Amino acid sequence: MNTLSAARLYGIIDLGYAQPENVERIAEQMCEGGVQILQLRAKGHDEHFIEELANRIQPILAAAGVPFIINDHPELVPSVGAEGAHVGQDDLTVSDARWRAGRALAGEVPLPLIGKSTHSIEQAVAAAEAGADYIGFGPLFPTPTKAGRPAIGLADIARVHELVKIPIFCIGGIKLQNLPEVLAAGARRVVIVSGILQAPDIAAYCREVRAALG
Ligand code: TZP
Ligand code: MG
Repeated sequence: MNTLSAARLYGIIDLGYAQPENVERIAEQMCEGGVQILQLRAKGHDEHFIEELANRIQPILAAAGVPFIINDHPELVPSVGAEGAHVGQDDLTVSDARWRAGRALAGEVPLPLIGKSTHSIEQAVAAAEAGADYIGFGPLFPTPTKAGRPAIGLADIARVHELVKIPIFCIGGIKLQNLPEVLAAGARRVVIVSGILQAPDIAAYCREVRAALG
């Protein structure tokens, strides 16, 4: 299994872009292209439906050694065999998410990974103090994937890396085209959603991003 600390490219299968019938193909292409951690994000869908999709994606990621993260539903982590869950600022706390995602038999499996969305340096510091395993930091640019959430720009990227020592995944409006300026601002890891899901060749796009990330 890839480790979180080595991960530079985080992909999300977001049902705002991906059709449910295509999730296996998309997961395979993302793994082939070198995505190192992958989240299922299915806003507005019920838990049974998300569990069913997650059960279809999980074996593909397990075979590729890519950690699987479930957005918003930490209680699905043990039932689908995912590695962790991701929660937003308006969702569960890190410790509550970890408790819900925790597997029953202590010591038999690794503890679940818990990620937190953050939109400022203050939130980033607080998430690390609360015990998050990683954070998303953004949106850097305005993005229809998170409509209504103001962009925070690039100015705080260097500072957040000085203050926060858990993995920081910059997110929001990042594409292959603007990746050089994001990296020049101090980003080391990125999440790309629509850029990957709307690419004509998902695996090729991911490979190019990985190459640019170094
Ligand atoms: N959180 C902050 S921005 C964002 C999320 C989930 C969406 C990023 O999507 P995209 O399409 O890469 O801008
Ligand atoms: Mg959420």
